[in-house]
Amino acid sequence: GAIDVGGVTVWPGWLSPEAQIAMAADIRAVVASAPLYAPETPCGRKMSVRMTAAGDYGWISDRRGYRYESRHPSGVAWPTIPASVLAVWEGLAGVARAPQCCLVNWYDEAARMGLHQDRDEADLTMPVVSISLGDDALFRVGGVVRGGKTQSIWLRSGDVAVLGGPARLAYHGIDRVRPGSSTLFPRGGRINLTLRVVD
Ligand code: MD3
Ligand code: FE
Repeated sequence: GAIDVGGVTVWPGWLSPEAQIAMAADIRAVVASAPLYAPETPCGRKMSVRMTAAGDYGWISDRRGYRYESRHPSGVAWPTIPASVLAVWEGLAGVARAPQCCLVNWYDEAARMGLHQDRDEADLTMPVVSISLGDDALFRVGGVVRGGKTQSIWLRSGDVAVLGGPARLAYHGIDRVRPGSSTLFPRGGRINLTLRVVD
C-alpha cells in the first residue's frame, strides 16, 4: 500500500517489472524523436540532469529563463505521451483533466537535483504524478517554506509518487542516485517521469 513521506504519497512497486520494461521501451521511442539535452539555468550553469518531454508542453530552461514550451529546443513538436504512462495518471491522479506534459529527467551517476518548488503550472490544485525507473534515487522533501525540516526516502524502479494537496508546493529534490541498483537500463542510470497539467 501507499506510504506518506512529508505529505507526499508514494506507491512502492506500483509498476510490475514487465510494465517497467514496456514503459522503458516507450520512453526510448520518445527520446529517439525528442533527444535528451542538458538544460542551462538562467545564470548559465548546465543542469546535471538531462531532460526532454512528451505531450502538449515541455518544461524548458535556458539563458532567457524557465517556462513551458510547445516545442523541443530543436524545433520539433514534443512526441505524444505514451499510453503506458497515461495509464498511471488515470490510476492515481484522481482528477478529470488529462496531463499536458510528461517531463522526462535522465540521471547518470553524477546527476542531482537541488531543492526546489514546482510552481510554473497555472493550476496548483492539479496534482503531479512522478514515476521512477532504473537506479534508486534518494528523494528529499521538505515543507512549503525553504529551510525547514526535510524527510528522505529512496525511490526505486517502479515506484510512483503523487504530489497533491499541501505537498504540491513542498520543496523537494534528488540528493543522489545509487549506481548499479537496477538492471532496467543495461548501462545504468535513472529516469523520472513527471506528469503535469500546465495551463
Ligand atoms: C513534490 N523531479 O521534475 S520526482 C521535477 O526525481 C522533479 O526527477 C524529481 O522534482 C526527479 O520537478 C523528483 C518527485 C516530485 C516531482 C514533482 C513534485 C516531487 C514533487 C512537485 C511538487 C512536490
Ligand atoms: Fe520538482
